[in-house]
Amino acid sequence: MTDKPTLSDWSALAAKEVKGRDLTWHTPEGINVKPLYTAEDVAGWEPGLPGFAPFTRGVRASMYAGRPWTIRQYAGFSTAEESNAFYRRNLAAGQKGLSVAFDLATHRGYDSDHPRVVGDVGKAGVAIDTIDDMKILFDGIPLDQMSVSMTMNGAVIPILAFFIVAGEEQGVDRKLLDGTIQNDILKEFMVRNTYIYPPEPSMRIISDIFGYTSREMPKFNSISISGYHMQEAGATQVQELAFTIADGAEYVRYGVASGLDIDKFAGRLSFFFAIGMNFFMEVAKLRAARVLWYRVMTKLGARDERSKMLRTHCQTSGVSLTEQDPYNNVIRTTIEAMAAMLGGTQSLHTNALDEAIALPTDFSARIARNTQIVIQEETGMTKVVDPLGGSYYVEALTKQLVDAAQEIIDRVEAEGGMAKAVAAGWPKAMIEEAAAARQARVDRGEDVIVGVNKYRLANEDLLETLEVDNTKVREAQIARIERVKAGRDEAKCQAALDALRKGAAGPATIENNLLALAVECARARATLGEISAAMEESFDRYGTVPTPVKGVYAAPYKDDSRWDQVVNGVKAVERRLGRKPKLLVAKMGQDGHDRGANVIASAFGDMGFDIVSGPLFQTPEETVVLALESGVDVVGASSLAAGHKTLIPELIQRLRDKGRSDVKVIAGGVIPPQDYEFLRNAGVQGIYGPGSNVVECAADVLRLLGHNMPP
Ligand code: SCD
Repeated sequence: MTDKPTLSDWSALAAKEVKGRDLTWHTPEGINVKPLYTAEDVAGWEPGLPGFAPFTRGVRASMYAGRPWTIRQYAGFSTAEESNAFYRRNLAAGQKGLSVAFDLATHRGYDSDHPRVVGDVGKAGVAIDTIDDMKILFDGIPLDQMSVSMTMNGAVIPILAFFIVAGEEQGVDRKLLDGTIQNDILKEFMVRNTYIYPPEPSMRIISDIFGYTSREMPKFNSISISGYHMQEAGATQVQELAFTIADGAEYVRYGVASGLDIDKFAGRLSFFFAIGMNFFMEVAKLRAARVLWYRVMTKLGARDERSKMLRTHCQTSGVSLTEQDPYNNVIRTTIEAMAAMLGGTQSLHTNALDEAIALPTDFSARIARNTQIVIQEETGMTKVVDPLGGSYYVEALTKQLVDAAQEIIDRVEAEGGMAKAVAAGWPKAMIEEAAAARQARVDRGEDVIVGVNKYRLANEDLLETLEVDNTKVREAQIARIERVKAGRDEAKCQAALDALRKGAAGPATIENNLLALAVECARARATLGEISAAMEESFDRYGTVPTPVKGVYAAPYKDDSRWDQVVNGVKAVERRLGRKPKLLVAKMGQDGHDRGANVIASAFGDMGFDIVSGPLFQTPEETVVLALESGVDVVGASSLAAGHKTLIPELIQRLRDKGRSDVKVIAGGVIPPQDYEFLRNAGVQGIYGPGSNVVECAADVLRLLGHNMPP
């Protein structure tokens, strides 16, 4: 008998096979993944059993063997009628829970008749202005039987009030309402940007919701503490994990400071993570999240085990999907869905294959939903609890992620918690640096994206996408707002709004609970815009100007000849103009997705352009004023929420009206190829969809500025 091979025997053999090449994978989160894991890597690590603290292997003892996760597809567009019909079709086809996507006007607390939201109504979600819209949205869907998630953070008070009153008017006691409200404002200030009020009153709103729901709605999850949007904005998994858990700790502290007993509300806090393409890292991330939350909550004084149990929703990654060769997205989403379930999620959304360019059609929504149904019903994967438990790699990675995230959490805590860290701005900067670094790796082909920077198709077939006639939706909404206002008892409505105004101006007491006061407003038929404005009088509206990170995009391009050509091109234009060529990166409408805009601003800045980073939420008129005041040569409009066909043509027209058609307008973001011709006819001189190489975009801009750029 020969001796059993040892680890050093394996090392020697592997080194011989690869001729000494280092096989360590240095991941963007700074974790060094080795090519082999053994029992040595997990010595001393004890994952425990599912259903028991610290819940590494899952929050339920029986997990999916007892009950599979909830298939919960996030959807909403156009009017309440259209979205309701879409929900009903999906439920009939096997979806288990609802998840409402609101349009950006609603998110930002504006009624559909507000002049700032002309391009946004009904576009990236459903338009909700009044309780009547909310009732139509759930028509024929019994709210005591269906769990409903609502992704709302800014206008969370009126939306939750409408939901409660819609239940009431269906005959459902609010004690029976089951669902989740996102209500996570810290990550809005960090990455998602659909805030309305400044941080301090926004945190009061959250405590008020914790207070109200813990007293009145025992089945309702009062928050969905979200890392999803951080990963979408470019965060590494460690950053996503750490900042999300730290956000959770901060909310708990605010809840306790507002006088609540931790165990009265903590059991109804829930989480939300993104699941990207790094399969095992994502599995380990969910396991690590549960361990970290258990630790944090024990430290914060929770006694009930349910308060320390991290229950989560997951969504497959939107940014991992591509406009090019879009059927690859089905494959990506399937892999990500498997990571989510193997990580032990409670609820899951799988993205549709056309996610990178538009809202899902019935066709693409069916494939997305069936991805989950097939995993649940055909594969047998649900029969065993935590089937990857005990994998040396997964357990070791879980431990490494716990340790790496804990370091960041400790830094946040040492600096006084997440609200302070967000105000200081370093988490956002950290995420933006990770985003710029990722973009550079993709543009340089170091991170492969099949069909984009490798194996690209010579010709792409056009996908049929869903188009919302935004003008029609807006007109229908305005007509309904008018009907509701005409039919209400005006004095009663104004009295309810006055009480809310006073409550917002006063201290955060039970009598001044903003949600309770808003429920009265909803009953009296006040609109979402009126309820938001009543609070805005005391709270004010919040705004920021982006500050792009410097040097991160450029770093890997040292000694790159194409980069040098572009940088020299910028210098040549600079010599000709007597100043640097100037680009305004503009965000118009209520679309706060700013990862693309920030990456472009950083990268173009690094190439030598003079950058003006426009504030979020601008009208075309305000953008023209800023462009002309700053004397820019080019306006780059970044659009990710389908407002491009309304807002960009208006911008160009306004430039023409001012006699400044010499200012070039280019567009980037989520723009379906079907719209390219429309935009070109409107005067757009360059269009850069998802998957565009930023260095080549800059080369194009130099051509627009008259520089003879080689191909
Ligand atoms: C579960 N149950 C079990 C069981 N598993 N009972 C016995 N045995 C088992 N094995 C019970 C649970 O205890 C619970 O009952 C009930 O079944 C439902 O299970 P759940 O696990 O609580 O699942 P669910 O109701 O779906 O809730 C999941 C979350 C919830 C807790 C995570 O918060 C949620 O649904 N979140 C969804 C969030 C969301 O959809 N967000 C979309 C974001 P009890 O309740 O009685 O205990 C979209 C977004 O932001 C997109 C990007 C963007 O817009 O920018």
